[in-house]
Amino acid sequence: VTLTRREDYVAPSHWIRSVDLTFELEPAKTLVISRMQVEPNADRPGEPLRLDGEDITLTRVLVNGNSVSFHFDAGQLVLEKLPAEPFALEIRNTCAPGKNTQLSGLYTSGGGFFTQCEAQGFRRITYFADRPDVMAVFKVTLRADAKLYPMLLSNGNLVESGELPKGRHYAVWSDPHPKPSYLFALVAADLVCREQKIRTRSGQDHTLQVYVRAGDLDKTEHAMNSLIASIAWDEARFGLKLDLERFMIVAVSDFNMGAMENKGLNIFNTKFVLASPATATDIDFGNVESVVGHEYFHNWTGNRITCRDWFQLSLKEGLTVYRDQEFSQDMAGVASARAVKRIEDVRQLRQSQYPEDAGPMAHPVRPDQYQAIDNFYTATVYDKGAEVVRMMATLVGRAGFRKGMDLYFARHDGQAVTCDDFAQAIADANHGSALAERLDTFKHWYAQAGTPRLKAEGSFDADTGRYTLTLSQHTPATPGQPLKQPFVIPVAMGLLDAAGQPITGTDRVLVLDTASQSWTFDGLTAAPVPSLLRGFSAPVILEWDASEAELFTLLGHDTDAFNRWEAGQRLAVQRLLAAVRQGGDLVLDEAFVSALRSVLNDPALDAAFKELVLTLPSEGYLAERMAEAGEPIDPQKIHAARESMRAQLARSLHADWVTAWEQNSQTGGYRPDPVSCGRRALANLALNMLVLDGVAHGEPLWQGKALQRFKDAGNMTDRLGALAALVHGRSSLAGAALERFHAMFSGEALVIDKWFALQATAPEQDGQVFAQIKVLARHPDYSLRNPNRARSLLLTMTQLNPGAFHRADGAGYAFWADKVQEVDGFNPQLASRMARALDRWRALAEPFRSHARTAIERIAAKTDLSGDTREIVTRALA
Ligand code: DPP
Ligand code: ZN
Repeated sequence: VTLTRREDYVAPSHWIRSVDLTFELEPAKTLVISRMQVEPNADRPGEPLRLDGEDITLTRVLVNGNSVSFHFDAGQLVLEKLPAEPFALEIRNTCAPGKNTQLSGLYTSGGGFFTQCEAQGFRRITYFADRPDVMAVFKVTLRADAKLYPMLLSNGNLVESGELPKGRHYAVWSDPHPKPSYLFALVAADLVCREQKIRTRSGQDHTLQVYVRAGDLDKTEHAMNSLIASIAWDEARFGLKLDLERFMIVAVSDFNMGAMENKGLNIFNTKFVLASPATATDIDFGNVESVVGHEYFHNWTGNRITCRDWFQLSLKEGLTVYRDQEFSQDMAGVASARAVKRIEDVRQLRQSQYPEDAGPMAHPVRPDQYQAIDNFYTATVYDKGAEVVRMMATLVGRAGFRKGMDLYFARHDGQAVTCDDFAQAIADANHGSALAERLDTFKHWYAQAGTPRLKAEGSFDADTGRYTLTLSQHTPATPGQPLKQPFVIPVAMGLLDAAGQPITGTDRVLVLDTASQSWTFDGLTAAPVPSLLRGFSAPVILEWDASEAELFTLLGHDTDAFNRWEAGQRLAVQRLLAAVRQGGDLVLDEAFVSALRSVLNDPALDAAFKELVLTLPSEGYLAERMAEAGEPIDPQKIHAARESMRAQLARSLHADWVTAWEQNSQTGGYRPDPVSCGRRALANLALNMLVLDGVAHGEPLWQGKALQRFKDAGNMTDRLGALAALVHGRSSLAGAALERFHAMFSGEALVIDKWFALQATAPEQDGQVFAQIKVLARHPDYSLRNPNRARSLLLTMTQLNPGAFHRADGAGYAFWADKVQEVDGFNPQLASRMARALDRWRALAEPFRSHARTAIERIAAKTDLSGDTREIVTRALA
């Protein structure tokens, strides 16, 4: 196993300025001819040229047309005694796309050819300097059977195409923009396309295309609309224009990632392209919009300016996630809908990134080392990276951030750069700003892992009318980083009076950049209620000993929607953890119930916001709160406490749930706008609670209504919501409904994924859900080979269903270990994702902890384990 270190970076010995690739495409053996123009790097004269290659067969190497000697070293092809002047290098090799089960490089899926090159897939196609700082102009010739592969696509513009003997045909593509190899793509398949021509604000004409399999054309309208909206948004918000005549999106059903931003030829997991009201939920529609936006935005933040090395991954990913989050908020429109999106993003961050930052895989946003770079496409690099960009935007202001982005492009367009370059540009465009004044300290966000604890203490002096707020920070040790320097933490805040009214003149952004600091507020007549970290202005854990009264005030009145929601979550967490500590019994108090009732019945609040407030913190989130408090996690006690609270809320708010259902269950013709989505979400939550309560009390009314809704639903959100109510409520009507759903959608792979996932998320009771998951793993429709299908059952269980996964007998872990081993045999990237499920095993209570260790050790004992999975289990056991 070799470790790659950030500090070992050296510039390449040679630049590859252009590549002319020819592919004779055949599943069993594809011939690749690569003709490169190579230029020695003047800073490193006389060095050998080392080219990466993996699982490919070399047949010929020519330098300026002559054979040369070469050897292999550590998997690389090494060429020595090369000309000191620019030279032509030709390489011929073969690869076997039909046998490429890793889905990295060139592979087949559904009878077509597709590629995935980020991060290091190009070396599985041909020998190359497969590193992002080597940027070349690509010309690509594809030759293939004309009947089987009527569409031949690659990056850039189509310059030539035609027939060949023996039923074959060809196409030549030319991409004028120099790019690193990870942005190369080709597709050869039987696809159809939705096409639209657009003229942008600046008067440029473009052709937009979405390619899918023949039966899926009716599911492409939303992706096309999202692409058009993305193009308009980037031009309006950041002045960034589409630089290509043609922009293509291709959907493929076997894909390890969500999507890939290859220059001009984005390749997408079908899950993030295909959406029709009948087959996709509101959440799917939102995901399509955000992923289409994300990949499109990469065209500037990622492709035009790329990463110098893979340690800088967050340069493009953190920034592009920030951009896609802003895009989705702008698309949502009004402030209340923006706040809903923000709450969802924060919930996601805390659900996935916080545990990562507290476990064995904790790493900085800009990591210092890796064994397998594929393991660092993480919530930290993406989602925490986005928060780091957002904090910069907060510190320089919206206009200042735009100026910073302008400077970043002016300086670095066409280059491969670092996170430092980005931060420097934002700061340099904003002299005298809160960022520029403390840039070095701010950059600790790139260098240090771990989630900072932000402690807040307020004191009020009645004699002077002065309120003093003291903020202090502390970040726990993470692997390899025992001691931490202070971070720059922007804390958006304001004060409320006891009645919950905002106190004029107290809204501000405090910037904590030392271990501890105090701020004072004068002229107050009574102790205020502080509203801290509004909008979640920094990715920290706020340790604030709020009284119940303060939290009720915030929940009922704060002007900041995020903190209203957060206060409700805190009230729920306190009750749930108290119950866990006391052995499970939970009796809900009227104060809490009536506060939730007020939210549910408040005509001034959006349904979407109500649904978020009324949704209890997840079991995973509760587990992390316990771990933060230094208490061993008992997933079963957490599950029991949360189920008990859900049952009580179902009962005590029964009449309110009925009202919520009646007011929100009819949304008319399907439109995925925020208001309709919010109403459907609240109606589904209400139905879920009503069925839960009905089953608990032997009342059939709402079970019958849910079944009727399931049958009559006019869209997938309503249909799946009703089905979930029956399945998750354990209604006796669930089994038949599940069968019917499966029969209705047997030809729709993405819907069958939902069918598996729904059953894998059912609240566990007496081991029945886990037993059912094991049965489903043997279902004829189940397969580990297709990543979406594999994830639908396994990752869904390990990530979203702790009650089923964490069993006192360890059977959940043993089942998981078997599957990780099996998947590792053919798809290491997918296996190493699955292997992360027990990252937090050391924080578990017994007997879970010992069983978990045994299961991880069992995976580690597999001698031929892939490097990807090996890195995960080694770190877990370290
Ligand atoms: N395709 C992945 C993404 O867009 C990796 N770049 O984030
Ligand atoms: Zn990305």
